[in-house]
Amino acid sequence: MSDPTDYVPPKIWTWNKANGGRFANINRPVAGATHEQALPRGKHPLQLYSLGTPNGIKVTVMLEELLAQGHSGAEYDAWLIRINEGQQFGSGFVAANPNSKIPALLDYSGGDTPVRVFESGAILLYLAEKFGTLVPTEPALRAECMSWLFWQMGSAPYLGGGFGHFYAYAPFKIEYAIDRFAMEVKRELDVLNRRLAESRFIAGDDYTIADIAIWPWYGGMAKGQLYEGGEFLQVQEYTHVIRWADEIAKRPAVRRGRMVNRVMGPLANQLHERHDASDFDTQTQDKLQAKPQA
Ligand SMILES: N[C@@H](CCC(=O)N[C@@H](CS)C(=O)NCC(=O)O)C(=O)O
Repeated sequence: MSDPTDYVPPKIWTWNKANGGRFANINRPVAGATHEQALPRGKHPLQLYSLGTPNGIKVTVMLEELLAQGHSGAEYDAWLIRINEGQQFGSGFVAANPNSKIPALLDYSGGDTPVRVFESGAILLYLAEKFGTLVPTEPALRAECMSWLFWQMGSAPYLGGGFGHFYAYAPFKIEYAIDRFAMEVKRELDVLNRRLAESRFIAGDDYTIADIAIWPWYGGMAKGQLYEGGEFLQVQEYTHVIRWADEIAKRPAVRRGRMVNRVMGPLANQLHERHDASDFDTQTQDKLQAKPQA
């Protein structure tokens, strides 16, 4: 790969597999399955195929919030998709999400031909409408909630794919790229900070799917938990975002949801698969690894 300042794009782009960036081994310029691999199916109508990244956490938090509200129909099986091993390119996963990215949801509550839902924002909205909660029904409030939900879906790629990629994952540091995305992420944090200076939650007085969508990305960034970029972006300036992020982090459903499909951090916080509410007490990695091998 050439020095960034020497690079002149060729007439036709070609795929250079060895570009060196983190995750380069899973990036491809084509869609579709690379191998046959059926998805497992558990006992509940809702089957989630995911990983405990900010996009994955949105859905497990939502499902745990629904269960906490008493919606027993939201019981779910959460299966781990290891994206660093290319499991998102298995035929079963691609049938659930042709875009090959976690999270993907299959809803079998109507029978053996499931409803497939992909894109975390679409999954949040699907579940909110299915259970009639966490999204306002009054038109003005609903519009506000939808606006912030879609804001998140459009904005987070600047945070993850832009700032996070060039600050933490690219094979070398490119000042132009880091400047561009640092500026945009700080602007986004300021957008949220101003909103949260006037409102307890993102869409108003009530906690909604807009909070659930935004919290794992911008709450995580404001708390300095993403890309080790907190000091660089001086995130402590966003005091209203931090106040909001701290309030959400205390919710029991959020604490549970962020453990599901998690493969990093303390073993006691990693619940690789979730099939039952009791799994939080018995199936975390610290407990599984402490069990004597058969
Ligand atoms: N817009 C999508 C983004 C999903 C996404 O980027 N997922 C990442 C993990 S956080 C992924 O599966 N990456 C695998 C890949 O790019 O091959 C959503 O919100 O669901």
